[in-house]
Amino acid sequence: MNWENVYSHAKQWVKEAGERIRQSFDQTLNIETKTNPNDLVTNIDKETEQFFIKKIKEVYPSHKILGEEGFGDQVDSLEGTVWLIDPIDGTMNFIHQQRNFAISLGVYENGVGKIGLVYDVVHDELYHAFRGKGAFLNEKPIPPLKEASVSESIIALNATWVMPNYRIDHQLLIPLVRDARGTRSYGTAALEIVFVATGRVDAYISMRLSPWDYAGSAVIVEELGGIITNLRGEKLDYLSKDSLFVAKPGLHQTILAEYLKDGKW
Ligand code: 2AM
Ligand code: CA
Repeated sequence: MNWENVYSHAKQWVKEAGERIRQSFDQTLNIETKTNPNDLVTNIDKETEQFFIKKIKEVYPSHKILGEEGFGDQVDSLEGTVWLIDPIDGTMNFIHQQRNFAISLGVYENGVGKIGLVYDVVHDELYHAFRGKGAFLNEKPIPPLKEASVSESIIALNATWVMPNYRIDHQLLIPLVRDARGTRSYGTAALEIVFVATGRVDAYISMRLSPWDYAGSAVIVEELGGIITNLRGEKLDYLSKDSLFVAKPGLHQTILAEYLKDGKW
């Protein structure tokens, strides 16, 4: 397979999809809820996913597609070439703010991430990487990540996890929040992971994400030396929901060893 063609098609289609989303801002959104009242989907999420599926199937009929909104294939294994797509990551932001959301797209070959794209539609900023060939923000190469200490770090995480919640013991993350220089919460996993890639934040923690939330950004942050695992420090399997912990090199080991080791994540 000609991976350069796949890369250029992926970039072209993401830009086209972004343009369609920008044009949709004047329309009235059709908003529905999914697993809970705060888990949202709109007609634009669905139309964007269908746009990608049509394009991919036309040019690469043998490729499999795992899309958040379920219009792709039933994907039970990562054998062959698989596209993992989140048409809008940060749908709540898309609805409430018309910003702080992204299209996320990863192309994997036998479970290995080859191409990662995260498109910040409103800022027209495309983060992209091809494994082994560097990572870029639009045309500009992103420099490799440097190590950082906890006391000089900004950690991205949701406030939910440091107040009583049904998923984890909220006391566990308080020492990390206390010792870090600051915390941030952007409400879009794909952008929060590329913010680690660009050094705008130093680490990002989430309790439960799906493969399409991180498949694209994982390729980008790993290309720059960032480490992405679940909160137990294990590799992600890119097929099931899991917790997620991504950080600069060094910082990842330190936080795992000193702050996360006692948690039942
Ligand atoms: P989404 O916008 O594609 O649903 C919000 O903190 C981040 O978590 C977003 O990246 C959001 O992706 C993701 N997320 C994953 N599962 C979610 C859920 N059940 N409800 C809301 N956000 C979810
Ligand atoms: Ca989504």
